[in-house]
Amino acid sequence: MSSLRLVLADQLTHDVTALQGIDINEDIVLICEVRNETNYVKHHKKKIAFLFSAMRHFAQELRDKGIHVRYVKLDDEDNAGSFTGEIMRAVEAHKISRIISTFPGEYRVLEEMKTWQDKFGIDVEIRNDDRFLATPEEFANWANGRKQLRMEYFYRDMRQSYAILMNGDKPEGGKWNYDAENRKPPKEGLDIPQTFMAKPDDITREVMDLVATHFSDHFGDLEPFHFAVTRDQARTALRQFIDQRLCHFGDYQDAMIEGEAWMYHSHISFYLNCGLLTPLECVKAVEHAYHQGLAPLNAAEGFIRQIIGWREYVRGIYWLKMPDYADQNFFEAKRALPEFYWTGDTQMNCLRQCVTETKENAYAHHIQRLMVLGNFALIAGIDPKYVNEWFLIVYADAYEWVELPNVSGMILFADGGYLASKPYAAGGSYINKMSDYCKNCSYKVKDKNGADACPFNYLYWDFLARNRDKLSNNHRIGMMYKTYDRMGEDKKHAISQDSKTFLESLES
Ligand code: FAD
Ligand code: DLZ
Ligand code: SF4
Repeated sequence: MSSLRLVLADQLTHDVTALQGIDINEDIVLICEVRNETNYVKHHKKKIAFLFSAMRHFAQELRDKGIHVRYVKLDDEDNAGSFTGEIMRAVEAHKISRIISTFPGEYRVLEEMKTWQDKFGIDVEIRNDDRFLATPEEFANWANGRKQLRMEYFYRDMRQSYAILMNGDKPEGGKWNYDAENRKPPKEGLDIPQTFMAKPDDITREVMDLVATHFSDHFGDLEPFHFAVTRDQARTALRQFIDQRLCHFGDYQDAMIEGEAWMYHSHISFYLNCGLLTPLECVKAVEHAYHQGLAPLNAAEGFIRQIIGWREYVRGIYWLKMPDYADQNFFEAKRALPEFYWTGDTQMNCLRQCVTETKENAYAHHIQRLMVLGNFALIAGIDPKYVNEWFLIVYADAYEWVELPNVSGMILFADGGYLASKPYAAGGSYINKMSDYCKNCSYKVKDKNGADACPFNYLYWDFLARNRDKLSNNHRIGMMYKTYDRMGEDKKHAISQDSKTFLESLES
């Protein structure tokens, strides 16, 4: 009798727990391309092509090791269209005594997995996903009894537990966090190296044809396609980041430049999240580069904080708070998502740039997501369900465990401050300081009111005024109300009127 070992699109790691202890003479690995997953939200074309190509390459690598893989292609005649349907077909086709899977990345998939034991009358084993550094239970224990969760304290514990950038029990360099040194504005003449670009091979080309045929109505550009689709390629992408961009990653982590979609970021989230790279190997490689003198501490620490800090922290919150987390809407925001999030057709240059790059690359870097796309959604009062759907669709690294806490927790403050201590709301001056977008904008960033004024300026104050009862007690933002209260009635009226006119124009 065989075990059926299920490997999902985000579990493409050779020693993922579902494959540990495999009997290559008996067991069968199931990997399937299914409509339920491509369409429960209509993912970016590039994301589907990336995952299908990486899945097909991974299946080939397993076969090369002598493993029996049952690979179901999207256009296979009998494709059942869902994980459950494909498990059923596999159980009917082979003598299966047990189903083994790895803990999935999304709550709805876990709920689906939990039905299989009863449905098929076969033991189902759901193993911990040991690619993460903290299990959901460990995170829950850490969170237990704390009134407020803060990433910084979790991050310090992780540094200590895994002895990363530590000198005995002291943090390397004497400080835990070099965030203050991660905020240089962009300057002219930066020579930013290109991102890693793989040449599509036959497998990728075949998948691209499939995506062009079946997903033409999905958002985003399919071509040019240059993502890594194998572990070897992903390792090269990581190496290239460390050799060419890591040294400036810290300084320019928050900077945005028109036409520079990739900046000095690592561009490895796609590979980390689907399993081609593992978090610990990336962190160790960067720590090693720091010790070799290839990168300054603010770069190495900044990068490591994102992975063992933020990445693990948001996952912990996701599993701690689901399923209710998905329905949080602290500000009771009700506005529909403006059409320009899909088209890029807006006079606001910052948003036009970020949406256009998202459409082209299925990627935007953190500050574009947070301070442009996210900030606008927050201060314009867009309903979290539409914002979450958009972020889950458009990025090749998006899975609900990481997307939802970033959107509902970090940008929209929809959880009322569970994940973040204050909303990341900002007016145009922040975008002007950290980018060159305002130079080419139809709006004037220095103008606070009137038809030509930057909409971020009045929307910021209108957001604060609209949500006063919910925010004025927040000590990190409360002082802004003092500034607001000092404004004259005419000014307050102008803020409210400009916001009303602008927001109404979005609806038409
Ligand atoms: P780098 O800037 O080079 O950072 C290195 C790595 O750190 C990333 O690859 C990622 O694994 C990790 N990381 C950095 N910030 C975060 C964070 N806030 N949460 C979790 N991991 C982090 N990241 C996703 O992987 N998937 C998402 O769906 C996603 N949605 C986001 C939505 C919003 C609104 C915001 C503000 C952030 C989101 N992020 C998401 C986090 C972050 O923007 C991306 O991880 C990052 O932009 C990926 O690019 P990079 O690999 O070049 O990252
Ligand atoms: C995102 C995605 C897509 C587009 N397609 C598939 C697929 O065909 N097969 C698969 O195994 N997984 C896919 N995924 C990822 C899943 O939707 C889901 O997000 C993760 O498996 C996390 O549980
Ligand atoms: Fe964006 Fe305002 Fe700057 Fe225009 S002026 S790019 S809308 S921040």
